[in-house]
Amino acid sequence: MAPMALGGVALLSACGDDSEDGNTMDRAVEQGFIRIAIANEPPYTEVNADGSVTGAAVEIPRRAFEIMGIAELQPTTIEYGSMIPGLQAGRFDVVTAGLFMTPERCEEVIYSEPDVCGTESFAVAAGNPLGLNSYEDVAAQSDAIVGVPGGSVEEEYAIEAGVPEERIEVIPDLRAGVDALKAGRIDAYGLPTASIRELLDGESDLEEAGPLPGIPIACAGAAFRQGDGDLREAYNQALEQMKDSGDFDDILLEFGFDPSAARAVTAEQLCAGEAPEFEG
Ligand code: 6CS
Repeated sequence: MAPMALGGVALLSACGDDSEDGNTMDRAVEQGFIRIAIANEPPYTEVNADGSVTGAAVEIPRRAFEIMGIAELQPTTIEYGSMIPGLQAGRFDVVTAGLFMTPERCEEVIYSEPDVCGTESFAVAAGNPLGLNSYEDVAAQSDAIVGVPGGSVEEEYAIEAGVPEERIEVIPDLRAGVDALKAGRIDAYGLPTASIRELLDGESDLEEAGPLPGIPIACAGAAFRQGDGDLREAYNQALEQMKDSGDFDDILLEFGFDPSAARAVTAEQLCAGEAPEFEG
């Protein structure tokens, strides 16, 4: 396993895991870029008009990979439900989209320590005419329809709350969600609170319902293939360096995230489903 500079200190990979396609970390360091999956959901991830990408879930790994000697990110924009299959198929090397840690996902991939954490909300029509303030409220109203990203934690929340499949509308992107709300095709659009607030900035016909009580504080981290334990370990060491230098907090605060929320919980706890619930 080739040694790797980490902040000027040669780092022998902590464990000899090799991804099925050879060693991802050695390849990324050698070629100078790493392939990332993102979603284009500000402030987590965003694709700018010039094709450049940003967002808290991109800028944290950008800095971490720089520390690891990997200067360039090569992004693929993809829906949440396709991220883990795409990672496992080798279409990209890491998911840096704000893909929240859940016990189910932690069975499929290995996560770094958390970076972005937050609550969940609905976007609803101004005045919240159906009084939708939880997924249980949607379930209880026989004509209420909730929109959620495909393969998302919000889709899981709706199912767990008892919303029938025919009243869960999979929404492909943010614009489609706003259009569906305004057209009355859905009555609530479920997303993280931070995404809702960015989405509704300047929208007069829509408003936020939330943060929704009783839902876990959701945290994401970088998600790697199970065979890339060495890459995950080196990434976590770079995160620690960023926490010491102030880069970690500076980047999260720039995008409106609370660094203390990520510092207060571990990937192990999140993968065990031990995230605290928002109390309202
Ligand atoms: O990880 C997820 O499922 C959720 N993460 C974000 C950043 N937005 C919605 C998505 O469903």
